[in-house]
Amino acid sequence: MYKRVLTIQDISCFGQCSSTVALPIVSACGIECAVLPSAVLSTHTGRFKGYTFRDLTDDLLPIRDHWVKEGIKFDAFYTGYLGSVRQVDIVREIMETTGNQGALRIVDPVLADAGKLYAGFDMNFVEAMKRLCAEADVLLPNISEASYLTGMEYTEEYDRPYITELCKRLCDLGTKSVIMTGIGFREGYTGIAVYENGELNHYEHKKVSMWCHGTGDIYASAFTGAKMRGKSTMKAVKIAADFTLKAIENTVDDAENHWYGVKFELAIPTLVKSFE
Ligand code: PXL
Repeated sequence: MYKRVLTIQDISCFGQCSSTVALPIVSACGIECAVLPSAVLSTHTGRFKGYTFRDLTDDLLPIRDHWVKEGIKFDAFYTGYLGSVRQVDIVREIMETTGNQGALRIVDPVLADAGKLYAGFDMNFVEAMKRLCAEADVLLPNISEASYLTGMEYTEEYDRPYITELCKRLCDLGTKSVIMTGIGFREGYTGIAVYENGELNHYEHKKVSMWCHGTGDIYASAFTGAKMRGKSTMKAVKIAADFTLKAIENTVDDAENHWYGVKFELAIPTLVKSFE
């Protein structure tokens, strides 16, 4: 069946993240993708200075009202970067009122990386994000976001029991399952921790030692597309991980020039083949 997803996150006009990666990647998976922009920025906020920021909070409910009048509904929601506390609560209301029966709620709680909140976010915003996490079917945090959301100490030296506890506490917030990216338990490898029904699974793949901006958005977009295409959670986890790894590999040789994002476009043919 042909499925329709609504992604709610910003448009960073330049920078290969958020809506500008969700739209092509979800579409490449064969899923219709509508966008609701939370804000328009000239670039993302990572390492760029002096970017413009147009908050679209006041546009969100009028857009939703028009969709309700037109009878437009969604089979899934994928939320990412949100621009204000008020916006987080509006997004909860939009999911409540525009979803088809059983619509899947995929929440990437975009807050932080490398243990630090992104520019412009504070603990009030973290508190608001917890309310959105409570309503998620699938939560896709990195370890920094998970530590802000649970209050557990951020560490780069962790083991399986620490990750299990982190996921358990995220589920205590209300989310049904957790898919945590960037989790490796041995040298040279990274992977994805998947926590469902009280059980931790891990998909491991080799680590490319390069920090890249936007890979969380690329991962979440491919996961959303694959899951909506009918793949099991573990299969979608693997498809998204292999795609993101390929996008990073395509960028490493040009990392100095291409520091603001990864060349995911060159990996799209491989992603499409996962559905043949
Ligand atoms: O990739 C997450 C993201 C999305 N949107 C904006 C951002 C970031 C991370 O920095 O700044 C505007």
